[in-house]
Amino acid sequence: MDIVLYYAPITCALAPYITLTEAGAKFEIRPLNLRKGAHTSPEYLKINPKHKVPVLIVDGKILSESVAIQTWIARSFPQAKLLPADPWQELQAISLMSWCSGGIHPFLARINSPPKVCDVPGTENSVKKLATENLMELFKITDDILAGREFFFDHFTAPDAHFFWCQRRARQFEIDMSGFRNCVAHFDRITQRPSVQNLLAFEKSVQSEFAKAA
Ligand SMILES: N[C@@H](CCC(=O)N[C@@H](CS)C(=O)NCC(=O)O)C(=O)O
Repeated sequence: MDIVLYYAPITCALAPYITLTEAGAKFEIRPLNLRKGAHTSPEYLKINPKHKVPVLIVDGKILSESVAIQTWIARSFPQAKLLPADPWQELQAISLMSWCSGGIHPFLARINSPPKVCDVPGTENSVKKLATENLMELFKITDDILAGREFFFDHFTAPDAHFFWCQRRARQFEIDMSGFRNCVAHFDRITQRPSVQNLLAFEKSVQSEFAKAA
């Protein structure tokens, strides 16, 4: 199987990178320099007209959207148990990832680029403040889900990688996570995993390549 992951540092493409690594998959990574607009090049728009990462290409077939990609990885490498075996629990895992992607991520995106959702002059801080307030509610819900648990299920699964990215991005925006002890413990635990250490080293190397090319 020929697997290619289109990826960019910092972005939610970190989640499938971690999941592919946990799966023991052999995959090629094609890093995109978003700052240089690589995601809006005519070549990339042919691959993903939504101009977003991640994209997975499997034997020439294109798959976009993190939840679908994460689910494909888990189903294609069943021995890695990246989704729960029980069908209802599997759906709960997909529900969690959909929430990361469709519930949490949009508020992170607003903080990243307020003018994309409101171009009224002088509203940038207000957009960020409202997004942060929403995130605090969402992280409280996640904190309750994680109470007394090491992972979302009884072992590491794809939603753990997905939520790791959400929390990492929030921290990069200096959102105070200290009130969410279970989220903090989850973040520290996931960060220790060899797959994540591998990812962080890779991210650094890509960032320094991009800096040289700037
Ligand atoms: N719903 C998509 C969202 C992907 C997404 O927003 N990716 C961002 C990076 S975190 C991106 O590529 N942004 C570039 C752009 O919007 O032009 C998913 O979950 O895969």
